[in-house]
Amino acid sequence: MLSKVQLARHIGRRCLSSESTKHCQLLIVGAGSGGLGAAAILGKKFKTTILDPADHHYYQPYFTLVGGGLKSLDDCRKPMEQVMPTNVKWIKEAVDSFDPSQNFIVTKNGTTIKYDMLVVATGIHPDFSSIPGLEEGLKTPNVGSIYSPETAPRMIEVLKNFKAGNAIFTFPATQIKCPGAPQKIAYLTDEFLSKADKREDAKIIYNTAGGVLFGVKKYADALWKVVEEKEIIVNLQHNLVRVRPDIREAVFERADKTRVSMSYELLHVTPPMYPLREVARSSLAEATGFVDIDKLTLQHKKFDNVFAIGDCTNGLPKTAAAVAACLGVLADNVVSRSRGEELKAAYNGYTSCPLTTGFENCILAEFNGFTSEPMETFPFNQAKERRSMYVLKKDIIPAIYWKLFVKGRWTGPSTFRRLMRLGFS
Ligand code: UQ1
Repeated sequence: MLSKVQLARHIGRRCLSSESTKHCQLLIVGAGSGGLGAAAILGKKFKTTILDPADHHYYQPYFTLVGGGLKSLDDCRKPMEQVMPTNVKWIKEAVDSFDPSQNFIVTKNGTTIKYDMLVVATGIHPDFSSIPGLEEGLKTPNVGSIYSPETAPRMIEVLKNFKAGNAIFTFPATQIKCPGAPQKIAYLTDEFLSKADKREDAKIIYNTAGGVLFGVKKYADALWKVVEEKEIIVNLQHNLVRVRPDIREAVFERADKTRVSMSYELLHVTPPMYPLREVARSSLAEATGFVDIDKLTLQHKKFDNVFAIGDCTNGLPKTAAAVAACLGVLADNVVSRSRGEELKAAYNGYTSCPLTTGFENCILAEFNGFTSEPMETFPFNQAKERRSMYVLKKDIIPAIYWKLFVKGRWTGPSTFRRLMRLGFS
C-alpha cells in the first residue's frame, strides 16, 4: 500500500494531508483569493505552507453570471492543485484553533503547525441556516441564491420556473462579500423576464436591511435611475428574518422592529455572513469575530507576526478587487517584518464593484472603501452603464485573475489608473 506522501506524489498533488508539519517560516490559512494571491507572491520569498481543505478554487465574481445563466459553474473553478504555486506546500486540512501567543495552529485532523509568520485569509461565510425556513426554501423551485457554488447554478432554474407574481431580492443585516451582487442578480432577472416575455407579470422588489442602495453617492444616484427605469421597487431597512416555503411567504423586519410578510413567486436570498467560527473564537478576533488588523498595514493589532487579508478582516472592503490592491502591501510588509524593519506599505482603500445592470451592461464602480470617494481607472464617467465595462467584467478581469492574479502578478489597476489619468489620482 502507498503511504500518504507517496500517494500524494502519485496523483501529482503537493498536498500532504495529515502529515504533522513541525515548522514553517510562513503559514497562510485559507486558499481563496487572498490566501492564494499571497502564496503566489510570498511563496517566492519564504518557505511557505498553505492550509485549505477545498478541492477547488472558485472565481466567485462569476457567481452572479452563473445565476443569470450566462456562465456555468465550470467557468468559475479550477482544481486547487492546478492553481497552487509549485514552491508552496499545500496541506489539505481545515483549521481548528489558533494560538497566536505561542505561534501555532492546530488543524481539524490534529496536526500542529508552528510558524514564524502567519497570514490569515479565511474569508466570510454565508450562513443559510441562520434564517428559519431558508434551507427548506432553497430545495423548492422558487428560492435561489448566487452566494454559494451549490446554489448559484440552481438560480437560473428558479428564473426559468417563474410564472407570475412577486420576485423578491434580499440584502441581509450583516457584512457581506461583494455588496453589489444582491442587486446585480435583480437586474439580470429583470432582463431575463423581459426576454421571456414575462416581465409584465412580475413585480420585482429589492428589500435591503441597509439604509442606502449603494454606499458611494455617485454610483447610488446612477443605480436609483436604473431601478426607476426597470420599475424595481426598493424597500430600505427590510431585513429578511423568515422564509415560509409552504405558503411562499417571506417575512421582513423593519427598523422599528415591526414585521411585514410578502408573498413570493421567486425569492433570491443573500444570507447573513460571518467569519469562520474558529477565527471568531480565537484571540485574533475583535468583538465581531473578524481578524483585528491595522487596515493600512494589514498587520494584526496585538500579534506583530500575524497579518490578514480579504473578507476575514475587520476593516477591509470585501471584494477580490480590494484583495488585489492589498496583495502588494501585504507582501512588502511581511518582508519588512521578517527583517525586523519598519512597515512602510499602506493600503489606499481601493475597491471595485462591476455592477452588472443587464445582460450586456455594467457600471464599473471603483472607489476608496474607507472614504467612499470614487477612484476611477478610466478617463470617462464610470457611473454610466456601458457595454465596454460589461466586456471588462465578463472577459477581461477573469483573464487577469487566472493569468496574473493567482500567479502573484496583479496587484490592482493603480499603475494603469495613474497612466490613464495622467498622474492625477
Ligand atoms: C480587479 O483588479 C479585480 O481583481 C482581480 C476585480 O475582481 C474580480 C475587479 O472586479 C476589478 C474591477 C478589478 C480592477 C481592474 C480593472 C482593470 C479596472
